[in-house]
This record gives sequence, C-alpha cells and structure tokens, in this order.
Amino acid sequence: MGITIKEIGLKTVRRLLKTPFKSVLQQVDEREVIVVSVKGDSGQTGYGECVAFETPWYTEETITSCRFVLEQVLLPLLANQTLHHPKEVWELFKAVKGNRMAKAAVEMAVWDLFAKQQQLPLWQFVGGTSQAIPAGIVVAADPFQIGDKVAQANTAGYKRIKIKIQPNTDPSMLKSVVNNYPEILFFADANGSFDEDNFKRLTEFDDVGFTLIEQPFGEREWILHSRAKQQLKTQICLDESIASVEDVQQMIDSKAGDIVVLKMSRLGGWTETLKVVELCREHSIGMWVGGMIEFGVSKAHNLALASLTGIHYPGDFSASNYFWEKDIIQPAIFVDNGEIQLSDRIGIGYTVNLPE
Ligand code: OSB
Ligand code: MG
Repeated sequence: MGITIKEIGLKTVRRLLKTPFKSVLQQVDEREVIVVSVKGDSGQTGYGECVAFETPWYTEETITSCRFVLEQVLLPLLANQTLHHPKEVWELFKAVKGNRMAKAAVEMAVWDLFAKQQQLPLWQFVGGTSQAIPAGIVVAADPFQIGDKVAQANTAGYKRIKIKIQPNTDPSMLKSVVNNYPEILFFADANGSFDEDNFKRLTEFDDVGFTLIEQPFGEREWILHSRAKQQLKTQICLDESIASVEDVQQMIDSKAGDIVVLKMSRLGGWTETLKVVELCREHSIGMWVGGMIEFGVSKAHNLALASLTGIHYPGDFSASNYFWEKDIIQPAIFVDNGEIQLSDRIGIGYTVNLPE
C-alpha cells in the first residue's frame, strides 16, 4: 500500500549545549538543527533531523546550505508523490548531486512514516534485532579534567568512553586513565589531526589500551591510514573518510581500516547506510554508530540503526541530559547500566516536542 506525501514541514531548533564541546577542529557552544516532518495521507507524521553545522568545519554542508537545498530542491521533488517504499526517496533525489545531510533528513522522516504506517517500531521495520543498545560518551583529553570526566561517566554507567586526541596529547597521561577502568572500552578520536610528519607520534598511542583509534589522518589519506593499520596493533577506524558506499569499498581495497563509523546523516540516510552495513558484513568490517551532537530525533534513528546485527561496538549514544538541558523528544533518552532500551512504540518510538 502506498503513501502519498501530503505535508512537509521544516522547523529550526536552536539550543545551547550544557557545556561547550571542544575538539581539535572546533568548539561548539550552541547547536542549530532542522527537524523535517512528513505527513502522509494516512494522517501519520514521520520525523527526520538535519544535523549539518553552522559552518563547514566537519562536513561540507552547513545548516544554511541544507535549508536552501531542502526548501528549493528536495521538498518540491517529494511533495504529493506516492511512495511504496522509503527507498524510493533516494531515487527521487538522484539528479541532485551531493547534499547528503539535507537528503538524509527528509529520507529519515519518510522511513519513520512508513514504519508508523506498518505499525512497527522503526528498529523492527529496518530489521534490527537488539533492543538494548550500549551507550557511549565522548570527552576531551584535557589533563586537568579528564580524570573527573571519566569518573563521572563511570558513575553514570557508561561502558564506552571516547577520548579526543591530537598530536600534542600525552599518551602516558591517557594510559593511567585507561588502566584505572579495566571494565570500560576506551576509543580515541583524532579527527584527522595527524599527518605524515608526526606519524611516529601516533604510534606512541598504540600502548594506551584503546580498542580503536578513530580517523588519525585526513579524509582522503588512504595510504597513510593503511600504513597505520600495518604498523599499529590498535585497530584503525574511519569516520570522516566514510561518506558513501564507495568510500567503504575504497577503505577495503586499500586496506586502510578495520572499522567504520556509520553516520547516517553524512551517508545520505537509511538507504545508503543499509548498503554500507551490508558491505561491511560481507567483508567482516567492524561498525558502530557515530554522533554529531544531535537532538533526539536523529538519535532515535541512530539507535534503530544500532539495533542491526553486525554493529557490535558501542556508538556515540549519550543520554539526552549529557548535551541538553531539554531534548526535543519525550521521553528523553536515558542510560541505565550502560545501555539504552529501544521503545516498543511505532516509528522512532518517541513523541517530538517542537518549539512554537
Ligand atoms: O568526530 O565523531 C566526531 C561531534 C561532532 C562532530 C564530529 C564528531 C563528534 C563527536 C561527538 O565526537 C559525538 C556525539 O554526538 O556524542
Ligand atoms: Mg569522529
């Protein structure tokens, strides 16, 4: 049974983070996203969230470029269309180059709508199997704060902590932190801050005890990443490098990594992400679901993604109250004993509360 798209809404949400988020690339104090809602002729509404940043410091798109592409290009292509499967959205948008974060926001809303029409939780609609998703948070490698931050995360029940590193981070300082918590998985995220000249510096992080090192080099540095994979015993994980199925194939062909971070928004939505998951399963590539300081609508989609088999590592899933005073979904996301339980409700499983 098809769904005809009757109404499409865009709503801007802008909120301060509880505390500024610092990485080698940028400090983020405030977050602006666009929540996309699509209403079908059955009367139900699906939701997606566009999580591009204010300036192009992380991906090429910005929230302003996305708003333009959504309003002027994508929504006119979707309006009044009758769809039989949410995969058809990717086809509808085929003539539009790039702009994957804008596409993803609409596409995710349509997947939610179809799950609701079929009276299924989204995680079941996409074939997910796990209902308890391991949580994970991210902290800066600030030597004055890291001890406290990790202790707080441990108290809150987190079993995975990602530490942001860069070439001037002291590996021995991190080693003592990691050694203190043998039951916690520690990831390192370099956000592409290393290069050929300080390659040796990277090798000094090999004995810290990290499960993986995320994106040591730049997005297109396949050769440097393959050298790191050969020389380090710690697994190499690619984040920024992975923006399409072709990028995953490139990683496999050039032996540039062991694990990929799935960012559904950067990949262009569910359809492309499900293809990536399939390819990674075929090649025994590890996977986990990454975050970009998102609100609950995007998180809910990402939690459904993390329910799929083959996604074994804990993702960037913090509780709503980690970044936000108040999230845009109800109930809020909370972490209990290091896990987030997926809802039995249909679609994304949460009520969306948008500002007036
Ligand atoms: O590199 O994974 C990243 C946040 C914004 C942009 C890029 C990244 C991040 C994070 C935080 O590391 C992930 C989160 O939302 O928990
Ligand atoms: Mg990252």
